[in-house]
Amino acid sequence: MRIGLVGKPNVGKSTAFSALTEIPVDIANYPFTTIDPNVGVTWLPLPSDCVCSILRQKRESTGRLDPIGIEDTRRGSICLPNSGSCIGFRRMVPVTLVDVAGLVPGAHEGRGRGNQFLSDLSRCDALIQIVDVSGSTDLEGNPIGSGGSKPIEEHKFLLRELDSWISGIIHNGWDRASRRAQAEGESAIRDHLISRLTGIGANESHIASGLLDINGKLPNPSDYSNWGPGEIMTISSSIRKSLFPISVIANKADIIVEDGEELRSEVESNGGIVVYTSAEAELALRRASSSGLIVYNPEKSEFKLTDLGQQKLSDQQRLALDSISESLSSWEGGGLVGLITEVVFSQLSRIVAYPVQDDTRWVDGDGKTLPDAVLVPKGTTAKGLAFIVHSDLGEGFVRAIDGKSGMVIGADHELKDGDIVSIQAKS
Ligand SMILES: Nc1nc2c(ncn2[C@@H]2O[C@H](COP(=O)(O)OP(=O)(O)OP(=O)(O)O)[C@@H](O)[C@H]2O)c(=O)[nH]1
Ligand SMILES: [Mg+2]
Repeated sequence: MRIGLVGKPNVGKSTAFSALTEIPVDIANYPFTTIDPNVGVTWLPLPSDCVCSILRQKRESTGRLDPIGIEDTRRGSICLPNSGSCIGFRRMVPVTLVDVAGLVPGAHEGRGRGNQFLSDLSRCDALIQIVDVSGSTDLEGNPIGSGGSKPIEEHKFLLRELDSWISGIIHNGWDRASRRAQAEGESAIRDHLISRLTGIGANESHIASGLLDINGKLPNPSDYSNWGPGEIMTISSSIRKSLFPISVIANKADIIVEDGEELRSEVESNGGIVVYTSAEAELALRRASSSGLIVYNPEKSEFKLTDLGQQKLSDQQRLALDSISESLSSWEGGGLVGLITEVVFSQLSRIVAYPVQDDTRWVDGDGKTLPDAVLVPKGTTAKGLAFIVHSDLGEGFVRAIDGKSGMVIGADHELKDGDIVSIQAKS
């Protein structure tokens, strides 16, 4: 799972990245602070309890495990995650974030970081646009008091750049593809689109939903030989919608807020989500948390002072942290983590599967309990999961066993959220 943080320069992309990943990166009030992309991992809590809670129940009911004691620092969790953590059955899973250089108008023609910017986004499952909802920077990211740009303009310009970039890629070789389509029909167009766009992460389903989306938008959608730049832009835009679903962080909401209603209705009409926040405020709380001064729950914008915090922070510093958390909780949607959670589990419909080797004890080959929690698209089959775990496991797939029921499941069996799966494969 990979999500790109995009937008014009100087809006707070790197501030959001740093707040989410706790990786220190360059942040400054001028355009193009970031040139080469920053890549890092953020941890999201799964919406439902880790299945180690079921294992715990079973063991407690057969007397093999004592009830959760007050001294249990893991508050009942008994899994051993290979990455991330699980405390109180709250399992954290990794999502990779890419913080790219700012996008300026004309990027698809090479302005700013140009096409390099766009290829940095290539393998992203979704994009989150950071918008300066305070309007304190112009479209090129220069600081200019208030009213520098309208949030809706920032959003539309990003969409235009992405569409123009995709359109440029499709344009190359279009004439030959449209001539082939006269004899072979739509399949020639599909082949062309796939071969041109796999490099930026498109698969057959993105192309199919793009082609479906243009019906009704073009008077004669299959009259490919008469397609000009306008029609190619229309299909580019339709493919972009499924290839790069876009949600928005309305950032710098701590300064004055420009009217964002038009932005909200535009983003929501395309299946996206808008959350208002201040990445800078979230970063301040994250930093206090990683210095051990507070225990911070980013989804609720709540924090508690630690013993160290009680000792070290002055009254003034405590008041500042209180006021930051108060303003963060005044915006709905759970801030940066709330938005990413919504993008992953609602917009991208990801479910979680727990691959194990032993279907009764739910352990891997080394005896580790439920070591992996893998995010997969809804509709993923048992064999699909095998390929996600390892290509050898997918190629040698023989059957799988559902760890909860003990039943054998076939290659085409669709997984449900929370399934525990033991895959048997030829080596
Ligand atoms: N008031 C306010 N300032 C913010 C907020 N988030 C970021 N900033 C400031 O905005 C400026 C730009 O932040 P960056 O994170 O470097 O922005 P960027 O989008 O990564 O910029 P480029 O890498 O140049 O494209 C910095 O001065 C930040 O401190 C916020 O929520 N509120
Ligand atoms: Mg940056």
